[in-house]
Amino acid sequence: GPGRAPGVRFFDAHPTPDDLRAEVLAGLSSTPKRLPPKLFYDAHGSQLFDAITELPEYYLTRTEIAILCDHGEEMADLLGRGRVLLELGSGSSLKIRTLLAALEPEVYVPIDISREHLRASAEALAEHFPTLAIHATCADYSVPFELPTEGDREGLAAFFPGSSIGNFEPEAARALLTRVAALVGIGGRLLVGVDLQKDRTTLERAYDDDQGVTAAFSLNVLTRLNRELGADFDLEQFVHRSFYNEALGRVETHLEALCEQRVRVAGEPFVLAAGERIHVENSYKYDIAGFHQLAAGAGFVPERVWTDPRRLFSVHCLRV
Ligand code: AVJ
Repeated sequence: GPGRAPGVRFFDAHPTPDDLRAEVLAGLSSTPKRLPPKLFYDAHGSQLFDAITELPEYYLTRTEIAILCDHGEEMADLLGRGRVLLELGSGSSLKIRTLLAALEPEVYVPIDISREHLRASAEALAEHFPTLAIHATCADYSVPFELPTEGDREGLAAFFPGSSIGNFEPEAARALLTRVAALVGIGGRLLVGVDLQKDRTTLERAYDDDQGVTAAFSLNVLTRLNRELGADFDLEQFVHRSFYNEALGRVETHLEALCEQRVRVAGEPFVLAAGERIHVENSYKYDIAGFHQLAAGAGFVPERVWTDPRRLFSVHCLRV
């Protein structure tokens, strides 16, 4: 677009490791023990996540991409062309490729917590879209952060795909969407991917695949703590457990200790009983009315929703 230099500029809000130690120690000191799912996304974890998106059991990514491909022009009509376009949790920036030609953003701002993965993804995107201005921003979007791009502060477009909103408890999801509404400003739009409630079998397979990629993805968080916080988790003594908690409408993922464990993390001792679990992720599933209610609580007006023919997944356009 006019006025923005094409190519990649890199901005670093330094989301880690400054607060890694405190967050991990707090989570392991609570009952039940828990760790935040953002810790999955070190360089190796981001690669494992990309492998998950190609698993036969993990229907989410391919279904969302099909919805984006089928309705891209209409989405661009609603989001507005030539705007500043933010993406929360841009990962490999693959999904946005289906929309970039239609959206023609003034500048694309991919925001991700995984620094080197973000850098490589932004460079790869620039090869495919040589006229695009890309302001890659390494930040933790689950807490307030500053946008690097000066200029328009109203009527921005934001893209939040993958049902990552489902990784937040409903109250935290509402708080996050409220901050996104403030980021895009009056007249701004959010295009957000939300996985739909469905039968238990489909959900449980998606989060516990036959090849064990999802198990490796969640166990990688312990490898990361061993490396970055000098922890001594024995990876052989933990297993991945995930199940659909229907009453709460979420898939839960836990790491379960196979026997009593004594571990040190950042110099602090912790004991896990045999069978004790560390809760590492929730993936909330919504129905359309339920998500509309959440969005309204954050100050968004639901404008349009698209689903696939099997109603596995939804993509919502919301406006401020
Ligand atoms: C980060 C929301 C896309 O919760 O479905 C995939 C992460 N965890 N398999 C999800 C994940 C286990 C994923 N998202």
